[in-house]
Amino acid sequence: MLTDRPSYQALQAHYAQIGSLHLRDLFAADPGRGERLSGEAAGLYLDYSKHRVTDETLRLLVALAEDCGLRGKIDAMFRGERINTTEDRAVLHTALRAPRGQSLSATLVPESGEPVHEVLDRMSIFAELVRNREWLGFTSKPIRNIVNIGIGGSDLGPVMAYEALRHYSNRELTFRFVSNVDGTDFAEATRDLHPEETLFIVASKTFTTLETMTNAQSAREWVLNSLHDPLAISRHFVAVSTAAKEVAQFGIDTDNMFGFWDWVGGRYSMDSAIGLATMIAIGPAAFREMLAGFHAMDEHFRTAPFASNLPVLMGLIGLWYNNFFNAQTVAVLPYDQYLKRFPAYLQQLTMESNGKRVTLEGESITGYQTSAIYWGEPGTNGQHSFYQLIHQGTKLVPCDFIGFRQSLNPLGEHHDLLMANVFAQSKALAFGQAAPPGQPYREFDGNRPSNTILAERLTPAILGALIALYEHCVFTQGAIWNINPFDQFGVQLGKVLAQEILPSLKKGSPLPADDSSTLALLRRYRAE
Ligand code: G6Q
Repeated sequence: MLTDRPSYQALQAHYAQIGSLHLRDLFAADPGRGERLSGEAAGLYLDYSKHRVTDETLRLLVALAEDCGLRGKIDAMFRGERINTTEDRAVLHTALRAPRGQSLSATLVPESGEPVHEVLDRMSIFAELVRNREWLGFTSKPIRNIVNIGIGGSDLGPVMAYEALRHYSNRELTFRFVSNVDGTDFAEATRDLHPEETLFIVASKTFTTLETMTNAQSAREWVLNSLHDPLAISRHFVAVSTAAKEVAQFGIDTDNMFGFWDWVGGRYSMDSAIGLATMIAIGPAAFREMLAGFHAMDEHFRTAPFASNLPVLMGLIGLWYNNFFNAQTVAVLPYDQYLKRFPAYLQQLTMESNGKRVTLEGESITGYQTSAIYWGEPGTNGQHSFYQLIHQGTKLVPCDFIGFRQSLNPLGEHHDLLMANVFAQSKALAFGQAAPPGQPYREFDGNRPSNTILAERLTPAILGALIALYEHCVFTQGAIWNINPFDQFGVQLGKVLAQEILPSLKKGSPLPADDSSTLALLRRYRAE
């Protein structure tokens, strides 16, 4: 167990010594701290000086990573070993963004015969056809609306990347994302669109997910109600999937299918064909720039010594609060409106990956915590709501501030005002502010830690680097917690449970021998 390792116990002893040190004192003792505890990679600058760590803390954390075999685990992932042991799969999202010729995937997928760059090339041709109005609908009108139907990993990446890179998107096309099985999602997304000009991308790794299949079926009816000919389907539907048979069964021409592979996990799939909507929006060249940004961070993670490896440092420092200070959450605070869906994306990446309670050896974890709860909102909006708790509440909430030197929409003084807030917030959190006598409610005690991630501007490459930074931070933590970040049995449970209960919603059907709460709810729903 992790807690039995001397390197872990050394951190426990160290925490007892320095846990209550104040950031004010750490900064006062070391005037160069702000510069010294910072690093740069793939266009991202990380300031990690406002953390409750000393040089010794960092040394002990790196020693823990080494002791837990992080180096070997990183190498095993990049080599394509089957590190997703519970599903017996390799984990090779890094191969999706490796430059042409360097991609391991060519050797990994002989049975599909279509390695990464071949799919990217086919996606590029298709994306250009749509972007150039050359992909015509059934009535020969060019496609103007693209609706991505998918959920979880087949939705969050595409929608986040579309919003993040909207600045670079083709403004003549309309993009919508339908995920929820709640019919409202589909109805509102299509209400002002015309089927003749609409293309659906059905994005599903398995092509069996209830929500996606239900929405895809409704999309099919929506198209056929207007175009009245099943031949229209091939002009208005494409599929992104690993499951050719299921795609064909649904009625989508497999010529209009873009494949990927079982070694791409859903939440790590936005660089695969799952990114088709992103590619149509920003164009193949910008999509490849995004992949290059991911790759630059992959290379940094793979090769940099741990003490200057940004994802490793972020992972270790996060673990320091999670496991020793008992911090429950991490707030992700992007100061960029384009990143409004980034916290939601990160929630899946972090919590679906590391929300586990069993070790790789199958033992129940006792004595230490795994994933923190991730949450957040763009600044400055969050400042006018939940920041109160971060500044003055009783909980310790480590924060990640994300900002850019240049705005993509320079407008008067807006950007300076925005960034003044980033710097002011992290400063106030770290150093606090004394209260006027007799007014303790005005006191800010400080010592509240944060990362600040700064980049030049939000480009496709920077977005790629930022996502890869968090992906590898998650990997680092999973390696130390000795869990499998690449399975998701909790998600699969949900997929099965609803199917079991569905037949009992019909009035008059037999009620299952269920618990009294479920039974009462079922009776009420059936109005019996
Ligand atoms: C991601 C999860 C999950 C998955 C969705 C959609 O890592 O496995 O979020 O992406 O359940 O699955 P399909 O792509 O198979 O429809």
